Amino acid sequence: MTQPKDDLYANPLQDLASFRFDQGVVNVFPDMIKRSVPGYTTIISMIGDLAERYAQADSTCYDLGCSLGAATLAMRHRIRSANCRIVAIDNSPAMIERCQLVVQADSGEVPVSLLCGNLQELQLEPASVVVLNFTLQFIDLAEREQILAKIYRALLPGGVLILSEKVAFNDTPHQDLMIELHHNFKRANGYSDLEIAQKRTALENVLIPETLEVHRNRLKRAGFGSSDVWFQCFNFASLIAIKA
Ligand code: GEK
Repeated sequence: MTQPKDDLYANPLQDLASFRFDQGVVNVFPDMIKRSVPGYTTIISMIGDLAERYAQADSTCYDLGCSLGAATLAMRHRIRSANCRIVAIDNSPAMIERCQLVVQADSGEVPVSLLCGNLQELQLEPASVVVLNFTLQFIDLAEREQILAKIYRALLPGGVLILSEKVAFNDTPHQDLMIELHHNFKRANGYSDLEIAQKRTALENVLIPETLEVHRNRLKRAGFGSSDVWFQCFNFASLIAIKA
């Protein structure tokens, strides 16, 4: 099925509001994220791989900030352990409403519960796989540490957190290069300079990237003895953190 094209920033906007996950974004989301995030499709598919490897019997797998459930479905189709369930949460009502339809149309057998709310307020059951796929970057800096500590506490021994983020670099020339390469990626995917510039402005103070070092140190403070990058393309990276 062809997906509606993201043209939200194609025309000059007088009042460029901060980016929100509203109905307009939901309508074009699959196209938007694939054309904007280098490696997105690979990461989703590998989340399925990792879920197959790390899901434990009688445990819960979480998709925190699930959007339209791409990671949820990737896990659902790969989990082989008995009696697992998936809980997916997003705080955008429009996203969750559409995600319900996506999950209903899917034939996977692992039970999926969808929740609309802030992941900060979610009480976690004993978990074997937790996915934060490009979600933490939208959460207040001051709240990030508590979220990771909560995830660490909920994970069973041998459980895994998959944390994907847009990242920043301390070295200014390298930071500039990564931004330029990312913009080239977007241009090659059909976005105009105007679209790239307007989206960038809309995301200011909404998507707050941090360095990989900041992420790794925070994971360590949360309790994770081991964490490292398993995927990176330009300024988009995914880390895997395992509870010993
Ligand atoms: C994917 N993981 O396709 N609580 C719950 N949800 C939140 C919160 C919060 N506090 N803050 C933001 N969100 C998905 C892609 S998109 C990434 C994730 C992007 C939700 C927000 O509503 C949105 O749906 C999602 O996090 C981020 O694998 O668009 O770059």
